[in-house]
Amino acid sequence: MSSSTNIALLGTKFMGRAHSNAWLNVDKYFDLSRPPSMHVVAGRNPAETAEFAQRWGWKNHETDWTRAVSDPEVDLVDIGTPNNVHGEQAIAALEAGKHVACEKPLSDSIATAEAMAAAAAASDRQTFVWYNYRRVPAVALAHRLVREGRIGTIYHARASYLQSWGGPDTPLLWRFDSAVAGSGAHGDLNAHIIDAVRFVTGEEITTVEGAIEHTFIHERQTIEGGAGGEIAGSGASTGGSKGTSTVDDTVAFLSRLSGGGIASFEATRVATGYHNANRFEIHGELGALRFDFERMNELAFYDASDGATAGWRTIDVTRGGDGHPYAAAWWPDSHGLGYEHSFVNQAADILTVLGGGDALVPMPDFADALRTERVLHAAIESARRGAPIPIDPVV
Ligand code: SOE
Repeated sequence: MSSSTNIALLGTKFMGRAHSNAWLNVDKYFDLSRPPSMHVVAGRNPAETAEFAQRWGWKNHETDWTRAVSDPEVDLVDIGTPNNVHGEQAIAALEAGKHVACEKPLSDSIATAEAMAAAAAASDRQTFVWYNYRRVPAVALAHRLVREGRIGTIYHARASYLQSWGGPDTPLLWRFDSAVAGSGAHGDLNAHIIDAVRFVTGEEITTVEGAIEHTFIHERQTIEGGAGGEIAGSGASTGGSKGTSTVDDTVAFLSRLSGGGIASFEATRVATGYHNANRFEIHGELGALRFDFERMNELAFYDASDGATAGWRTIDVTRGGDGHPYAAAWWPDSHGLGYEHSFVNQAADILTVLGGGDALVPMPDFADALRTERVLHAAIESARRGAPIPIDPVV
């Protein structure tokens, strides 16, 4: 076995860039026993994929993803493609004896997510899911504070993911086609905050008590040459015709936590005024936590034992000397990190696990991500049936 980890990346759009940046930079900042080798990238368009490979330093490029997956040199297949091909690609990779890292959500359907988890369980390979926000240092610190008992019994978790790029001027991207995406803001954004609440609290969501699934914008401009994947503004040229959006613009739901608390979730891509406001608040008997990705290097903490001096503290989570997660790998105190660093941190943990070590914070594999998929599915069922939906505790 070579000392490096040969990677095959599937996908050359937004996540292709975020993952390429992570593989390109991770061993500059982290000491790794099995550093990455950017072996091959697969994309749909020959010219675009060749240019992408050259720009990002991929040694080889392909337009047939099955050849990348079956390449005997490849150790890890990294899936950054649209949701409806995650299952086929991940299962093919596992059957080819590869480790697999897959973008969120695990799949466009609960049935395929179940099949992916079953295939992972039947293999001896490692699986990983890019719930990258776990590796934002402030979120990882929140996880640690709950583990240390600083919050106590959890009464409330309140999470929202508010974007506004999905307004009426956004064309009919694949993210608005249920046959490709599975759902809209729900699988795209509620997936992240369900994972975050599970990760930070260490608890599971046991029942969805009630939910709303709503589409505000039913008709969108089509894109010449087929629905692109990028968020509006990527230069996709729109055609004259209109097509029907078949996904939600927002889903909100109420749920119960396994520790007895109540959790609420709201995802939307039409929250005018917010651009990437991935937020949670956790309220416990002993304290509380508050995070907003739009101020991603900060974590607000309230310690109820402070008595007369109790108040919300804003922790600058950039201090490696104080043991802030991942901070020591990067810059001096208060220099700040960005969105892309969460992917580099995750790439470091993936490579550490493949090298026989432990991730700094729990890493979601397919079995773990299936729990999030089951919550996503239960919320839609609850919205459509108008009834509470219990979630299968057994995974
Ligand atoms: C679009 O809503 C999107 O790119 C999500 O798909 C990502 O997972 C999130 O990190 C940023 O917003």
